[in-house]
Amino acid sequence: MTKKYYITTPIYYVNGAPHLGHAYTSVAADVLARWHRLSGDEVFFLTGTDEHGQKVEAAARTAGLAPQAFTDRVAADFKDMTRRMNISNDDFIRTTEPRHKAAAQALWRRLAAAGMIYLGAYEGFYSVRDEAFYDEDELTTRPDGTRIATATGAPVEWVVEPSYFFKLSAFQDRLLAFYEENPGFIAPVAKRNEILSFVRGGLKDLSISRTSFTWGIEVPDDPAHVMYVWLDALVNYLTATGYPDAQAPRAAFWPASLHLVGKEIIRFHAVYWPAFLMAAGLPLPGGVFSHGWWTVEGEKMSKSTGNFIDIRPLVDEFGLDVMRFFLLREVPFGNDGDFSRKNLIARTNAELANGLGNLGQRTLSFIAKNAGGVVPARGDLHDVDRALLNMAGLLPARMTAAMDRLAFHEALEEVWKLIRAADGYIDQQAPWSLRKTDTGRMASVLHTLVSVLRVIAILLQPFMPDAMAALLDQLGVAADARFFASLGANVVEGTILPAPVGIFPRFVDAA
Ligand code: ME8
Repeated sequence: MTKKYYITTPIYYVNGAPHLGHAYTSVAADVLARWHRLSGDEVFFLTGTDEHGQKVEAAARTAGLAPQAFTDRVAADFKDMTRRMNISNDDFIRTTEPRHKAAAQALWRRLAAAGMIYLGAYEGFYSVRDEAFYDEDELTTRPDGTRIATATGAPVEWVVEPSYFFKLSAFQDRLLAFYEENPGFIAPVAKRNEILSFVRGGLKDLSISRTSFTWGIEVPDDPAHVMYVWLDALVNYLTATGYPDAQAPRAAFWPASLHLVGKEIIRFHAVYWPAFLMAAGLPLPGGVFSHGWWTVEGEKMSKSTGNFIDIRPLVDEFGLDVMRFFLLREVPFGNDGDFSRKNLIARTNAELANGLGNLGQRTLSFIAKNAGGVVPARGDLHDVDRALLNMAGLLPARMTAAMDRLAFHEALEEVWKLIRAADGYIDQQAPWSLRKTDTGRMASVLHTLVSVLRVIAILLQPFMPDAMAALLDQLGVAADARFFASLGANVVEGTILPAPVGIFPRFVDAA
């Protein structure tokens, strides 16, 4: 039976344009979605936009637009980024859609019916930038007397208003038991520990409605309240499966396999969300993975310094797959990283242009010139050939082990070990010399290289879909033989190969 795999990105706030950070999460989720599709899983991949709340309402006001007109515009920009990054999402959810309002209200009713919601009054700190409530002990007082959230540096304001509360305090023990039974639920481990100590420290009931503004989903039966934007937002993951319709075509995708998020929103996904689901009697997702943050040329991307970088001009300049590769190769997933042009150029020149690109080009142009432009005959294999082919044979398992841990950089390092070995093999076997002395042996060496390139190109498809499609075309691999299930097959001797063209350019740093 095929396995179902449901992966999500956060839904991004439409208070500003998409930037490198959003593209990063979307690319990572896309690589996983493509990886699972090629493995034969039935995949549902969701991304989208978070369009309600005070922060978005304020951004619309600043832009001089009505909230819906404003969110329509920014959501279109996120859709454009998604398309430009070649993200293979199966759905794009916007929280202003009727299907989502219906789902959020249905969940609210279910929580209310279970006795998990009560009316009270909230008196405390709120950060609009983080759309989060904070306790006094989570704040720092600045020299000028204003207070900010210690974790994020976001300003807070004092709020007093009627509010509905969710009985989060009742879930401390159940959550701790759940984390204990599902040690892989929160990753990486440092985040798991952070969440464990937060929950062990005690949970207070959570304010889940607001009355001081109107840009949100109405609370059922009490239109003076709109839902707290995080309750609204988290439900998106259910909405897309057709919730509350248990017969919806995608209903069977719940529970999600993995929520991929940035490290600043782990608490919402690993504490509040499972508690809401437990309270509603719904199954919990398979896991939440939080990745690190990118800075740009050593600086935090921030609205105040205006150094948010849009990835799209970089894609135009360097190429889509170069950017996709770099984001996942440069920084161990889970860690913070710094984006610099210098590193982008250095790494992609070394590993794409001079590494994989050169290996492909060297092999294929030699075949075009000296071996009739067809996949050469295998002949008798020598130990060196077998050693390289064995290494290629082990690659799928090695990569899978890394991919299962979301260690993208390690999965890629496994590929590059093989590329370096193949480079050494060409130098040592010197097909250009064999051409004069032993054309049978030359054919075997070239056959071995084409076999190895085929495995590499198939396995790298999730990271660089277009570039690897081009390489597989040049290797004469049929379109229906590019799945992981096809890895055990081999290149077919005598297949006519198209004229080889380089797939990765070499960059010169003008700076
Ligand atoms: O938090 N580096 O939306 P958001 C890496 N709407 N990733 C980054 C990043 C950076 N510098 N900046 C942003 C929200 N991200 C909520 C989510 S989900 C139910 C609701 C990525 O627009 C990262 O994935 O602030 C982060 O978690 C997300 O964008 C935050 O996007």
